Amino acid sequence: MNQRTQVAIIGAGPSGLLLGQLLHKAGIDNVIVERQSGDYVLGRIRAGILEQVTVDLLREAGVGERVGREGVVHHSIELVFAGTRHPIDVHGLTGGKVVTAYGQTELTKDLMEARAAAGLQTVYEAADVSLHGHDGDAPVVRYRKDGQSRELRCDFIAGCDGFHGVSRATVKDHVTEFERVYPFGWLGVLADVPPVSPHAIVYGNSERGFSLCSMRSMTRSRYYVQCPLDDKVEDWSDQRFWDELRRRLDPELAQKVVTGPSIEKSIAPLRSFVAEPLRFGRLFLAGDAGHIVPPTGAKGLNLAATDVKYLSSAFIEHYAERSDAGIDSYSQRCLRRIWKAERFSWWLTNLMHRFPDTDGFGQRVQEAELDYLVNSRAASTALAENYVGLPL
Ligand code: FAS
Ligand code: PHB
Repeated sequence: MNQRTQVAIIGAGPSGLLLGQLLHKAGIDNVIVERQSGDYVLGRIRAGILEQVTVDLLREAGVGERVGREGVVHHSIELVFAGTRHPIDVHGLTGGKVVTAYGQTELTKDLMEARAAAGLQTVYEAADVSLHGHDGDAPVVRYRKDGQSRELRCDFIAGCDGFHGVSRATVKDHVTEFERVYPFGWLGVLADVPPVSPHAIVYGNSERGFSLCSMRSMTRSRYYVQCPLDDKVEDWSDQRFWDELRRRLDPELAQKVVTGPSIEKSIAPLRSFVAEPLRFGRLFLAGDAGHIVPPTGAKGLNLAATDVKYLSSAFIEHYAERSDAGIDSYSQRCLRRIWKAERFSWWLTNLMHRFPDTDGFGQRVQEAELDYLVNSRAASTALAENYVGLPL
């Protein structure tokens, strides 16, 4: 069965769904081809902190109502080290900017519902997706659905299929890769307990390693501890997790932690990764398909959103103004922002984690940088303005 659309989107994660919504709003026809089922996509527990730019984009896409109502605005973050908590007044240091706690799962649900309500086509459980003709002017996406081979002819292909997707793999011989793999992972727990710090995300650096106290709502918390790469989730009972988290916090906060059964528990590896360029003829990479950041800086989902902003604007300009200026500058515009987020995420990861090969000198330097950071307005401002997201 052959079909035609203007933009074929590979992947129904946040990047693909947000792009589809922004294009639809601009009257540009698009079809999403997704390898998994919708429930599987919704079942992945991932990001939780949105920059204002991302919240504004959700509003522009017509899905800003629930995040406006249920998202929890944070004016500050806290750094815990040497047994003491230090607030960073992000709001004050950035002239009033904030971040919003709102789970990626909820954002994905809002985008899925809006897409279905608009009657837009998403092909779930598409098998053997392959991309063709993107170096010419008539790209084609081929896939199998219910055992039948299908073709989707289009003007452009948006590769929104994540780090393990087919899009970057299709152009791997034309990609330069930049990568750092970190010698530890994050063990994350989701639990229906009230957050230990409802209005500040708490980042800890103790001699036992990194910890993070975050939230999804006033009744659902998200916690992480740094763990060895070879740890298995089954090595970590809930009790072991709660005990370890408490050991990594200051005494006052530790005794405030409300524990409960985990509803999700997983270990994620950490990596920094960038593919250059992000455009290959009529194929464009956006989101995790083009870059990965360690989650320390809460940038992954937000970077995906700004890639999509640039890409949707480029397609709108192509169709509405017959100009390819946005298409031609897409890769370079994204990469300037991506590399600043990569630097920040790499820097904060090095500052807040214990690396197995750090010697005495390295440890003292890390302690000095933390001391400088919380006692210097200039240093705290630099942290705050990167944390809320640099201007588009
Ligand atoms: P996604 O990977 O979310 O979506 C890609 C979609 O493409 C998926 O639905 C996939 O099934 C589909 N796909 C893959 N191959 C395909 C193919 N061949 N054909 C069709 N479809 C295909 N970011 C943060 O900011 N904070 C966090 O705490 C955080 N935690 C994370 C934890 C984990 C374990 C992971 C993996 C990522 C985390 N991230 C975090 C980053 C994450 O939120 C991403 O930035 C975000 O999901 C990016 O969205 P997409 O670019 O849509 O990619
Ligand atoms: C989360 O809530 O999942 C979260 C918060 C802050 C981070 C990373 C993840 O830096």
